[in-house]
Amino acid sequence: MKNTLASILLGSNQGDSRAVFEKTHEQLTVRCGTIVKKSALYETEPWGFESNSWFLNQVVLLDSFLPANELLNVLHQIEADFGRIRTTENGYSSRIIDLDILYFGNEIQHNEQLKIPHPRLHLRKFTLLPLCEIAPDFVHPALRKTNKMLLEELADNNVVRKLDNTF
Ligand code: PH2
Ligand code: MG
Ligand code: MG
Repeated sequence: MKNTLASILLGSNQGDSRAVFEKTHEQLTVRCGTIVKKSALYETEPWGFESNSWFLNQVVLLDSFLPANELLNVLHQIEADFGRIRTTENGYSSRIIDLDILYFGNEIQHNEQLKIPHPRLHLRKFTLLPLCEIAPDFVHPALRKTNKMLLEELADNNVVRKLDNTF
């Protein structure tokens, strides 16, 4: 099997988010492939729900030796290892770690388990800003626009602040 470049969004608004991100990088490296690029860390206002805890978000580019469905399983295992409990209720809630596949090469999949590209990536500044930092010219395989174009068209007024002390 050949490797695939995947972009993954890390999000956390509970616990020691930085430490959890660092451990997530380690786990991704051991279980999924090589991290070839990392965006800065971004402090972001909760999108789509009310919470006093802002998020830390980051996008990493992973050279994955796993196919998309297996990568998703491992991401869910890593989330569970950090004690994240998935509820079946609708709507968003605070979390220790959320790992979302944004792109997986140029794959397009729309089944119950897996939706790639991530169906809401083009609607969210907390996703597009870090994504544009590391892959501005990548073309969304379904919308056929670069990340940079998607960011320019975006109407999302939520606050997204880039932090300079990134690891
Ligand atoms: N994730 C969500 C819902 N809202 N808001 C921010 N700022 N960052 C996130 O990662 C995030 C969110 C669902 O996964
Ligand atoms: Mg998410
Ligand atoms: Mg998720």
